[in-house]
Amino acid sequence: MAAEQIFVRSGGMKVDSVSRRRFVAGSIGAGLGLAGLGAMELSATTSRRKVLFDTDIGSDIDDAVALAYLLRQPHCELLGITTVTGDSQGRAALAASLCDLAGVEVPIYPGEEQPLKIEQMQPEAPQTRRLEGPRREFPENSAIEFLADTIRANPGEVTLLAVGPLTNIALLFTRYPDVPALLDSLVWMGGKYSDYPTPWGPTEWNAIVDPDAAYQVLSSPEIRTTCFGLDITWRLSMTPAKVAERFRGDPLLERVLDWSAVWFEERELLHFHDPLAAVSIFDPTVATHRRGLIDVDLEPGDHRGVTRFSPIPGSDIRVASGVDPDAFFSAYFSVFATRR
Ligand SMILES: [Ca+2]
Repeated sequence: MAAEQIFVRSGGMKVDSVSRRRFVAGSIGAGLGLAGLGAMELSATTSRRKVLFDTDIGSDIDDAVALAYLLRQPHCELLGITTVTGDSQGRAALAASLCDLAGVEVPIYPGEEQPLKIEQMQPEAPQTRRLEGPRREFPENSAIEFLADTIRANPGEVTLLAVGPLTNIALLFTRYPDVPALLDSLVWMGGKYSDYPTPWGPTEWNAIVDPDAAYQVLSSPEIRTTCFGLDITWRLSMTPAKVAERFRGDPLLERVLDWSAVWFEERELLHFHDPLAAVSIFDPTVATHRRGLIDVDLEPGDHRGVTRFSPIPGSDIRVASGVDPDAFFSAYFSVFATRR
């Protein structure tokens, strides 16, 4: 999610008017999906999960909230971070700031800045204003190769956690078609899959910033995919006063608290969109899910990027259908030494 979503208006769209429906062909009925997802749902209570984190950190504050969690989660082996959308170097610097503070060496690669086909809607990373001192330079034009190399080196073990527009992931799957089948799973915060009221009608930022990427990625039938839509993540919010209270006591959260000042210049709440996707990898019980197919509208206009969900038993694609806020916040803060 990002601040710019406020400029997107849905204006009473009707699903029936979507003229170019593109149904995603999940591997319906493949026994592999059910068996595999069952293994995934076992969680990583006894071992470390290998995670690649693809993020647009620097716009909405929730990416940093999610990264702080990953860095503190003892069952997370963070193999690398790639950034996406405008100022990918600045976003990499933000990610590095948290990693350095945590004392964790994580490869960080700035990724694609431009959406696949449409104009850039997220050119800047406002939270970079809070960075101090000289910035490290990060390798250019190698994020996609880094992702491919890392997934190939860990076949069947990597959870690819994407919490921004799916540009990097679409390019990864297109450029290296062997890679999707080598993933353990893909987890994405993006889209909207029910009529739960949110301020922008059926739209969600990560999907509309690069709808062609969302379509391509969600069309990959061989991937076990879990999507956390805005209709679920919107239910997890915190006021600035509560954030100031809960984010004290851990250096990582205190740095995120500092950056959140930029976010709260324009917003009244912090929503835990991306953190829900991150926490669910390690504590799947915080959310419930439905299996089915995802339809991404690619027609130019107000509907472009709108996602729709059709329930299909046995599909490898799941969308979150409910969340337990108390369980989520308990799981999220459990990894920090925060003051209550
Ligand atoms: Ca994000």
